[in-house]
Amino acid sequence: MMQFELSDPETMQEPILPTPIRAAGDEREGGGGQGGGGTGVGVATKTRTRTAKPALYKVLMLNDDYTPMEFVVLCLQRFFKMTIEDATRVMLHVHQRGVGVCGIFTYEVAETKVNQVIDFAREHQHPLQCTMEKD
Ligand code: TYC
Repeated sequence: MMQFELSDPETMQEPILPTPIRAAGDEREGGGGQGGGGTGVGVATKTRTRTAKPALYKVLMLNDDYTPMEFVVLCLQRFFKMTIEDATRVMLHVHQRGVGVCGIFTYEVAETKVNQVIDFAREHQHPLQCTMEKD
């Protein structure tokens, strides 16, 4: 009996029971199978591939003593599409607590946003740092 490994999220596949196909007018009950009398009866198999949910990553903004508050708010608006109200709230949270979540994304999106923030800050000579961690 074939065993199907369902635990690997990359290759997760669910076997679906073979569905016998009969030609129109064929009333026979399988019986002979492949080795039988050459009935022309076929067996169709279907495999449904399930797409695993991607791993998610939090993008974190870190506090420092030098980056202007307005610049952090601008980053949150520009790269995380926050309203000025949400951006101000997150910036103040980071200012007071040391770290805060900007958003949760797939790996490549999170990595891109981290790099955008760091590059933009460096262009403006601010030490603002951003990082990511698995959710
Ligand atoms: N602590 C900074 C200041 O007082 C403001 C700041 C907030 C900096 C959030 C970074 O991620 C940050 N100017």
